Amino acid sequence: MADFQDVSEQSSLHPKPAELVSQYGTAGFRANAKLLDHIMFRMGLLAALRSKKTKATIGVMVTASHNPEEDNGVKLIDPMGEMLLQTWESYATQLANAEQEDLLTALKDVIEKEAINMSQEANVFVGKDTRSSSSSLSQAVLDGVAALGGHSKDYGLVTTPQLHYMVRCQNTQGKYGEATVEGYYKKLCQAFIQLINNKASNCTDDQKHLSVDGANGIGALKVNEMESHLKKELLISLFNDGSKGKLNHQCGADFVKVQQKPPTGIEVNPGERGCSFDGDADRIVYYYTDSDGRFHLLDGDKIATLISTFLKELLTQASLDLKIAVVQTAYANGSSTHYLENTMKVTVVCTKTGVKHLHHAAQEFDIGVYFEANGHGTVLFSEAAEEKIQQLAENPGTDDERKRAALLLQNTVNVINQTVGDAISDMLLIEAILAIKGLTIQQWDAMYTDLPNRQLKVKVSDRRVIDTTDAERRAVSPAGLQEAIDSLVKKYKQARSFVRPSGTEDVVRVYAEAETQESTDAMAHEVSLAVYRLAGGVGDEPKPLH
Ligand code: NG1
Ligand code: ZN
Repeated sequence: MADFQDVSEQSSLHPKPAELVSQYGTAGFRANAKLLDHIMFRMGLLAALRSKKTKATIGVMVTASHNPEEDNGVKLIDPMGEMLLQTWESYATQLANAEQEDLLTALKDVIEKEAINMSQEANVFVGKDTRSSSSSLSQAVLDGVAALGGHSKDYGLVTTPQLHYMVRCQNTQGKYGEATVEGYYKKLCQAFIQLINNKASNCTDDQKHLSVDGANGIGALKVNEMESHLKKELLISLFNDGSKGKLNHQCGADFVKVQQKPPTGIEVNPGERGCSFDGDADRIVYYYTDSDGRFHLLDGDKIATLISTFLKELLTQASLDLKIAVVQTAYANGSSTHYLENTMKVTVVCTKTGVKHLHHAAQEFDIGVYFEANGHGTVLFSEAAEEKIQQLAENPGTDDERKRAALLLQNTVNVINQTVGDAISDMLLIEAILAIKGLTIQQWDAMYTDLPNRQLKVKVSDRRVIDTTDAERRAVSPAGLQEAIDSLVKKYKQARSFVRPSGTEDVVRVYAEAETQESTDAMAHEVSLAVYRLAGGVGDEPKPLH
């Protein structure tokens, strides 16, 4: 058994505030940065154990994504760049909550349960976002790894998806790419340039132009770094680059999606394309303003539709028999699901909220396109699908049309970060598809019309009283809540509404969509009231929106 002297000594430098209880949720741990030092150290310990167990490199990302600047968080990344295995999430929670004097016992418990060979090497990659608290917190992670004798590589400032990518590159011995930030830009941008060579017509500078809202976060820094690799095929104007504004404040993908309005600090002329990243650049949404000044949002559902349409057309042109599906959550706009199923004739799967659920469901298909409505998503290709595409592209007997389609598919695979949703990679893919298909953002938007929708939050004393089923579309407790929602929904046309406890904030989320914005807002308010009354609302009663 290893010598735990270092763990004891080091952990006393990262003490846990007594009685603080934290939980590894949908997106790891997230809280005010002041409450996280001990958790970071302990996640360093856990990452070292996970590395010993899997005999592979593990990632630890310090970020709180779209949360306010004062918060921070941490997520672990498994060997193929995917989220931490679910059974290990409970170890993370146990370690985070062990009182100072019980930490070694909690650690030894994991080692025993998982039969971990402590003489095995441990390797951990660490990254952080631009929050002012991230430097000391990522140092605490490094201390944790070192306390168990593990090796670490500190990537410093990287986007969340970049760190996921590095972990996969490392564990595939470079097969997925080179485990450097430069290698990431090279792989993605080369594929992007290859795709762009197939554009419908010569693009003017106006058509190549895209305004990017960097949410005053890490994505802005990385877009700047990448620029020279784009060879002027994409002309980016960067806003909210972090030089003056506050992280995620009145900007970023979450703000734009929830508020359904443009971020502050960006200039986009009517009809031109704009997009927003979130604070760690794993989400992206697009938008434009029409000549009447009306704002149009193209969210994760519109992105999934664009990408799956493009892929389906290529599969037909290549005569490749591969099964493609789109994975969504209950937050997907009803119009998108209807369009995908009935017009596109694509299989649609609905899972619970949280990327790991979507990722898992997407792995069941040859090609799984998954997106949350908030703009987090990517595409997964099975190994067999990638092989078939490669064989077709390399077969000298393949006719020209099929070969072109196979090469486009190959470059599409390479521009995509398959480990996790990635704003930079998604942006390059979307820009390439628009250029190849010769589509304006208005034409893309016109594929289907979103149903008006609204998201609200209700504060309750304990959000765990709400239990859901059917991919969170129905509440099974508290008693009477679902019946109340059902009777409210019946009053409106094309209406749908559901409620669920958030996994990242201490609130209950309410979603509503219906034929008009007016009826949507009225229904969202009524459902909020039902939650407030039946699920133990606290504070003031929800007020009508208008
Ligand atoms: P919660 O707080 O559980 O709704 C939010 C997002 C998720 C996911 C996580 C992690 C919505 C409605 N929910 O989860 O989709 O992205 O954050 O970041 O957008
Ligand atoms: Zn994020």
